[in-house]
Amino acid sequence: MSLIASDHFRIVVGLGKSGMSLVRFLAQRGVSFAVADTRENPPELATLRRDYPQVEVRCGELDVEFLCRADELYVSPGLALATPALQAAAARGVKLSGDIDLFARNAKAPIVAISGSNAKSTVTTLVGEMAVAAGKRVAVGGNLGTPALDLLSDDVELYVMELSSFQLETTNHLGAEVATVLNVSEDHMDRYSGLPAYHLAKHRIFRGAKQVVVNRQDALTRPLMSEGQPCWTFGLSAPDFKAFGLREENGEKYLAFEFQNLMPVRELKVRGAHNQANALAALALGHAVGLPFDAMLASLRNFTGLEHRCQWVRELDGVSYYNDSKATNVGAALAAINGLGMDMDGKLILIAGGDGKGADFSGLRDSVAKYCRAVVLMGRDAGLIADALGDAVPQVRVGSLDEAIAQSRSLALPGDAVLLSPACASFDMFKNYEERGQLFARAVEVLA
Ligand code: UMA
Ligand code: ADP
Repeated sequence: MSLIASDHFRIVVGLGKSGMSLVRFLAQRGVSFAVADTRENPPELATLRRDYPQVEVRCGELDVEFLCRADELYVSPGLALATPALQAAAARGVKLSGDIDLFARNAKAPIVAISGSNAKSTVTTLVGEMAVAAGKRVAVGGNLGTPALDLLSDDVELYVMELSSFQLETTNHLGAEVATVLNVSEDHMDRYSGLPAYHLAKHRIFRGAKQVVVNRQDALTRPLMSEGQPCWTFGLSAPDFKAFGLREENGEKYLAFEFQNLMPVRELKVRGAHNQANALAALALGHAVGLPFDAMLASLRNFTGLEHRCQWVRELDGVSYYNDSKATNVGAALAAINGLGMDMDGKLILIAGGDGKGADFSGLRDSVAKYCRAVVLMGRDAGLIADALGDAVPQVRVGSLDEAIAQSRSLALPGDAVLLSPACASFDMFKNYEERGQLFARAVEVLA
């Protein structure tokens, strides 16, 4: 039985991946619905017309009268709830919801729910791999790629979901078995009025959670909890009760749980303190849903990291090249600069810039001064980064990625590393961060 009333009328707003998954879900259950999208030619329009020709679709500017025909709107993550037409419909009593709400109402297996400004994809993938190693039938997705509703199946024993603040805006009740916000730093400031609004959206992940996982080193990740609600913590300090952390013994650093050392940090294939934090977060989440340590540790030992996240590309003339194109905000770039910087004898040549999404770049200054030899700036907001960095280190402005690589190469000395970690989205110059990362890696690979 589907937990959705069939006598009501719904409108799916947005016809991208999430919208199309909603269409399939509602059509399979015989619910009457229509579709709207602000774009004249949304990506899934042809598929909808082919597979569901009877469904009414309105493209272009949202029509409030049309939206008000629905009892409930399922709004895609790409559209802010603050959109005036959506607010006008809500003021007239139309309920606003999204695909994650519907997923949560229909999922029969426990949900591990993962949000945060950075490391969501890495930790979600890790927990998914840990569950596979533990022999669980696991479904992994959400913001990571496969829309939540496409994962629903009676066979699934565990859902591991990456959830963005955009998806959480429309999530009224999740009821996860365990939920976490891994870290909070400024992102998407072109969509939110400020950090408080962004933080509020992220913390909706804790609604109805049975257990929570908190980052001890980031107070903004701590939810309001009910008394007795199990809370596990992770952080780079030595762990205490119900805690995962690092412990040093006889010159060896270990991933540890409470007073038990689990494995030496040097057995991790991924580099940097941020990746040690990610491993600890994944252990805490897996432990909360009963995954055994031996399976979780085997997954950690095998994990080589995701593409475009601080990924080593090659070494040339004694200089290493790293692709961290997924660093689309200041927090992620800082993790790479500090993580690599503190681990090497040489210095970094940082390639940064792009669409800054309204961010304040001044947080980069101290780490850049400490670990970088120079910065090479490109893209729309290069000037904003240049102003924020001031005279911290020499700066070079370039017009293309190829020029950025050539300049970086000439600035680097043996023992240095060239790091593409833009602290910005890519849309001003590239299709997406993947394209930016691939072009970087390819250009670096062919350097003679
Ligand atoms: N859009 C319109 N008009 C509409 C609806 C959407 O202009 O009526 C625009 C949005 O502003 C956006 C684009 O279309 O620029 C895509 O929006 P969408 O809601 O149609 O996106 P989907 O194709 O459904 O993909 C979404 C997530 N995208 C966003 O949140 C923007 C995907 O995350 C996610 O993988 C997918 O659902 C499945 O769950 C991508 C992402 O960029 C990777 N996420 C952001 C991030 O990680 O920073 C949050
Ligand atoms: P998300 O899905 O939240 O964007 P990813 O795992 O894709 O997270 O990583 C995004 C960026 O954040 C990458 O540049 C990565 O190197 C960086 N990163 C990974 N772990 C952390 C962390 N714990 N803190 C800050 N940045 C991180």
